[in-house]
Amino acid sequence: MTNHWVDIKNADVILVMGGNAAEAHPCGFKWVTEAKAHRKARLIVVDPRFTRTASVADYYAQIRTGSDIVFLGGVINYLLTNDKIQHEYVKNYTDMPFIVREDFSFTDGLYSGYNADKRSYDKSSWDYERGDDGFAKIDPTLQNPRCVYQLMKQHYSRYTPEQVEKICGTPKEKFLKVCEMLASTAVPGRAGTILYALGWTHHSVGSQIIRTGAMVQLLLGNIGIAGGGMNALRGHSNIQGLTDLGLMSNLLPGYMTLPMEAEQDYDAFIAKRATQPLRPNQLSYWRNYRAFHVSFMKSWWGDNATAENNFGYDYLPKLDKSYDMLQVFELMNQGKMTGYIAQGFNPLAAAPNKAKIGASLARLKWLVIMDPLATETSEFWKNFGEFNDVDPASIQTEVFRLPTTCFAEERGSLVSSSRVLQWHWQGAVGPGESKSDLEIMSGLWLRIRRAYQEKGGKYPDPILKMSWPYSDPESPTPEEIAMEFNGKALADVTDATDKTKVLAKKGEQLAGFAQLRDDGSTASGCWIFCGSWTQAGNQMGRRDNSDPTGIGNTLNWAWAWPANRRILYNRASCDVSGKPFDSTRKLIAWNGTAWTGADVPDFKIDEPPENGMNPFIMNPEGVARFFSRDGLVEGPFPEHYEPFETPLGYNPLHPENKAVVSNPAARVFPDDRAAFGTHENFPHTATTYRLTEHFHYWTKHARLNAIIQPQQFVEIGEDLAKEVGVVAGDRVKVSSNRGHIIAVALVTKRIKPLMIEGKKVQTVGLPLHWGFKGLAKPGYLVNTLTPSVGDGNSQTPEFKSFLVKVEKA
Ligand SMILES: Nc1nc2c(c(=O)[nH]1)N[C@H]1C(S)=C(S)[C@@H](COP(=O)(O)OP(=O)(O)OC[C@H]3O[C@@H](n4cnc5c(=O)[nH]c(N)nc54)[C@H](O)[C@@H]3O)O[C@H]1N2
Ligand SMILES: Nc1nc2c(c(=O)[nH]1)N[C@H]1C(S)=C(S)[C@@H](COP(=O)(O)OP(=O)(O)OC[C@H]3O[C@@H](n4cnc5c(=O)[nH]c(N)nc54)[C@H](O)[C@@H]3O)O[C@H]1N2
Ligand SMILES: [Mo]
Repeated sequence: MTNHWVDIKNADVILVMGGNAAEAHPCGFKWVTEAKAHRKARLIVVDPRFTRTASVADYYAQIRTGSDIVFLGGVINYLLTNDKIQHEYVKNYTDMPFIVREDFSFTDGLYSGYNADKRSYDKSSWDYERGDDGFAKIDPTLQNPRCVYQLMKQHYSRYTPEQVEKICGTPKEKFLKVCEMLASTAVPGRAGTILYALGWTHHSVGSQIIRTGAMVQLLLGNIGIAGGGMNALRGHSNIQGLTDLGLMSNLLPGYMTLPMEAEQDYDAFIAKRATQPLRPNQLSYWRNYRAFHVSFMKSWWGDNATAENNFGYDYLPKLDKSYDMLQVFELMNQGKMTGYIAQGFNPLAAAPNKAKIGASLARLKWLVIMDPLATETSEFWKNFGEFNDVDPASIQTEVFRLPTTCFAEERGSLVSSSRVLQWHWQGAVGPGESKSDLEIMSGLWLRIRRAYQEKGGKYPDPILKMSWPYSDPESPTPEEIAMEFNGKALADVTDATDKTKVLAKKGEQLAGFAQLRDDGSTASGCWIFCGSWTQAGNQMGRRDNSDPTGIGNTLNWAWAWPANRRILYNRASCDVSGKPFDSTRKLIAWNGTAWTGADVPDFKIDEPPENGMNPFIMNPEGVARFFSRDGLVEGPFPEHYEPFETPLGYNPLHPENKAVVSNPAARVFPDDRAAFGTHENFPHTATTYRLTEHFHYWTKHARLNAIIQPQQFVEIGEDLAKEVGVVAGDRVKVSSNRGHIIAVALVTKRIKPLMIEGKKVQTVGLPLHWGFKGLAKPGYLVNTLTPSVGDGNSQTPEFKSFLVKVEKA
């Protein structure tokens, strides 16, 4: 979230789109209720189904799955043509005046630089023109036909209300009503927030849908203000912590990236990431990359990380490609992997195309499962009749189950969607032989190191040189790990300009990431967490909920990254002179000598507004981008592409161009492409989702949850039920090109057929919680049906839009 849960209460308009917060985030949703009760906030829900969130909304609009870019592109078009934008904000704080290179173009669904064989772009033309001073050129009058404003206006002029109706199935009047409500927040005195989750991410264009939402918020001046923001409601209790700590295959802690194979030279690796300002007086905070990165390597390799060996840069793996979940199962399926550790992960249930996952697991020599429960994955080799119809005799994979404790049986920190790191204490002792993940992982690591010590190996240095400074090496404490993530001074750290001023003495915990140095004198396992455990102690354990301004920031409750800032880009809540746009929702203000207020400012507290430093300090331009110059793989402006399994078979925006039916820059493995179905054979559009009563595939192991939501069902609208001849309670067979499931039909008024390009499209709703293990009635894994293709940037699977056929069973 750019903002945080409590801040939702400050919104005047709340758009829930691509999520179902009342169902999946019921505790956080109370802040929507607060906003409605105390501010008369208006809640808008845009979803293919009339959801629990929709049931308490002021306005609901139905949309076809996978068509959100058309809807949001339509909103952009509406805001631009009706001049419903926050002028002062966009002119000063976004890239609207920036001039784009001559050789950038967009023709029939493709941007300049496309290579059809590689299915990827050469992005060099997606950039600003540069002046002789090296800075990006701008036209503050916004008249230049190649400025971002003009290009964007032209791009979205095709996204008319008529097109929205034809492609999304949302009636024009409903769409325009949503536009009007959102547009009401373009004035400085009103704030609007967007809450989203998987209804946006689980698409082959998921990242671009989110970008389009962010563009709407920028036009309205809704980023960086109280009650505004782009708010990703995250999933597992610590999934925010997972990405913060770089547990994606291409990431390092603090959103740094692993080097690619070609990046053998450390200085070049840093130079590429430590971007220099593109406009005068801008901060471009990533220019400190070397300090963050060196400190990170010092934390991993300690005294073995020296200036002479580039602090251990050679020890870091260099990637030949991304090793996301889809890639890993593809490699496994090709027999290129022999072993796999699934820690708190149930891929047979959770990953797309179950048949492929099962076949891949069967090609392994060994599989380790670290989990408190007996998951489907740990018994993928066993026959469970129609639910897992395999022949155990043909599967040779050796499976090891290592029982773990779960979060309530441990102490440590969790990071919420709000970026708040909150310490929690152990509530119970784990049963039986269970051990904590920390203890199991440490045990594995020590034994791997011993094997390298005793038997050698190809390149043992990264393992043998790693520092392991814990009091009990077999079981480091959560406190030790947390202190390591924060980081400490390895020598006295002095002020950058006044070297006589000591900021942190050797051995002390650091106070914040501004103290990190690139000379090896500091260590920090995760630079954005620096400040969470200082000399003053564990900041995450703080429990003072005082809120002097009433805005809800509670700066002394736990600790938020970065720097305990609760609302990112909060400088944008003030005009150029430092005066808040909205005096009733003040976050910070310039008082003549300093930035003060209810939040931690985005930059130095005494940085005067006259210096012209802009709010978006991580971008080298200092402003937010409508034109994503080095961002996403599909292009700098989001464009609609159909889901890989499309009910139409063509892209209505480019009906003649077969190359752009679906995302032209998405990676598709040949066997996965062969497994796609077509609308001729599978006429219905399906989507998968959650229910409050269950958490994924684990609460079906808990008796109370199994009682309140005992049996698998499929939601279909009354119209479709009539079409296929079933009534509520009948069993239906739902098939895709990858398999079928059979479940009870729940016939509902909450899903209606949509008219798309003159054709009736039915939506089928598939709750995802069932499987063949646990106490609930056994059911089919819903991912039997889903296709294996991911978002072009994140590789998050397209779970939310694919084709099926519904029949009476
Ligand atoms: N009770 C409970 N809570 C949970 C979880 C759980 O399993 N149980 N899981 C947690 C996890 S890990 C996560 S990631 C979050 C997920 O939180 P959410 O994303 O809110 O959950 P979902 O139910 O998967 O999907 C949300 C909505 O997206 C809609 N949708 C589908 N396709 C589209 C589309 O193309 N456009 C639009 N606009 N909407 C679409 C669906 O109809 C559904 O209502 O929930 C978390 N909270
Ligand atoms: N079709 C479809 N598929 C989906 C989705 C969808 O919307 N549609 N949603 C996707 C999303 S957003 C998610 S997050 C995934 C979820 O996919 P998974 O994460 O694989 O699903 P969970 O059932 O949450 O599995 C987590 C496991 O962690 C175990 N566990 C709990 N606490 C601990 C612990 O402290 N240590 C260890 N080692 N294990 C622990 C639980 O017992 C459980 O078995 O599913 C994805 N799959
Ligand atoms: Mo999730």
